[in-house]
Amino acid sequence: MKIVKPLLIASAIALAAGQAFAEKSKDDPGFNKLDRNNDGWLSRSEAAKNTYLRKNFKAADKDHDGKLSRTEYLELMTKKDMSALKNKVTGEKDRNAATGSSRSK
Ligand SMILES: [Ca+2]
Ligand SMILES: [Ca+2]
Repeated sequence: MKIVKPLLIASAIALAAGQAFAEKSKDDPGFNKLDRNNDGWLSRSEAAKNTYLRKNFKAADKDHDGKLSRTEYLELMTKKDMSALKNKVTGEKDRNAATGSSRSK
């Protein structure tokens, strides 16, 4: 019955991915919407419309020019999606919450 587990994981990932994409469209207005003056860059004040971008602006601004290119933006949002996905699949949050009891194993 070894085949059962990978199948379960695969479907869990597919499910979580679906959820992550659904949430993405809700939380994230997208680069074009954020770029209000349509110059192809997100300034700090434009990025501030997205809470996650505001918090991670410095980390996302890889070349430190004080604005985010589309690539920098996409890299950050992909990272966000992947970590959200990982949390869902591995139950990261649940495990953190139950850290105290994990010692009894
Ligand atoms: Ca702009
Ligand atoms: Ca930049």
